[in-house]
Amino acid sequence: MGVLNVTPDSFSDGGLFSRTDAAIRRGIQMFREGADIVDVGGESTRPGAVPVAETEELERVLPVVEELTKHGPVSIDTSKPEVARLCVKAGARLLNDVTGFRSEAMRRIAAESGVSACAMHMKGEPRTMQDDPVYDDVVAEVRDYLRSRARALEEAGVQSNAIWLDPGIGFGKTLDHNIELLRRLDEIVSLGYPVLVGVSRKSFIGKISGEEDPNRRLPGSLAAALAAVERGARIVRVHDVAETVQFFNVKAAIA
Ligand code: HH2
Repeated sequence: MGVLNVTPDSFSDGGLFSRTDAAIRRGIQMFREGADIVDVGGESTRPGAVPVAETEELERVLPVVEELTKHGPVSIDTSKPEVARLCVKAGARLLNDVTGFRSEAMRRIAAESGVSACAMHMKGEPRTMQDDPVYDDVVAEVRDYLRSRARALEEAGVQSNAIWLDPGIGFGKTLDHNIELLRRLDEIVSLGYPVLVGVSRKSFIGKISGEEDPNRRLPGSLAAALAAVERGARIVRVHDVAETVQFFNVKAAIA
C-alpha cells in the first residue's frame, strides 16, 4: 500500500503532494512502481496534528481519488463519514479509519457500500496520544480492541472477508510498545483477518537508529516491514514503494 498524503503537514512528506496535480502524479507513479493500492489521506494524524475541517479535507482528497481510481485500487484514509461516503462514490475500494470505526456512521457506510474496511488501534486521539501511553499488556489490549472492532463491523453488516486490522504502530505507543507489537504480531494475525502494518519512516525507527530525518529512515522501515511480514502481516503501508517492492521481490525469489 502506497502512502499519498495530500496535506501540508504530514510528518515525512507534508507539502510535497498538497497540490492536486502533484498528488495525482505521485499516485500514478506508485501504481507503476508496484503498489497494489494507494492510500489517499487529507488529514495528518501525526502526534500533535491539528484537526482539519470536512470541507477542507474533501477539497484535498476528492479530486485525487476521482482521478486515481482510473489507474488502480484506491483507499481513503479518513475518519469522517461524509469524506468516506463521497470517496466511495468516487470509486475508493477501501476505508482506512485510524479511529477503528468507532463511529456508527462510518460502519454503516462500510456496510452499505460493500467496500473493504481497515480498522486501526489508536489510544486516545492524535493531539494527545503520545502523552505517556500506559498498557498492562499492549499486545493483549490491542488484540482485544481489534477483535471488538471487527465484531462491530460484522454486526453492522460488513462481510468478514472485507475486514482488515492494524495495530496502529506509533499511535499512542512508546518505543517499547511498538517493538512488542511487532515482535508478537502473530497474536494479532491469529484473529484471522488480514493484518496491515504501517511502520514506514515512523519515529520509533528514528529512536532506534538515531536518524532524525524521516526521509532517511528507509533501511529501518524495510527491516520493520520484513519483521511484520515474517509474522504474518499481509499489507505494508509505505512511502517508498519502488524500494519496498524490490526488497520483497528479492526476498521472495530466495525464500
Ligand atoms: N499511519 C499513518 C496514517 N494512517 N493508517 C493505517 N491503517 N496504519 C498506519 O500505521 C497509519 C495510517 C501515519 O503516517 P503518515 O500517513 O505518513 O503521516 P501523517 O499521519 O502525518 O499524514
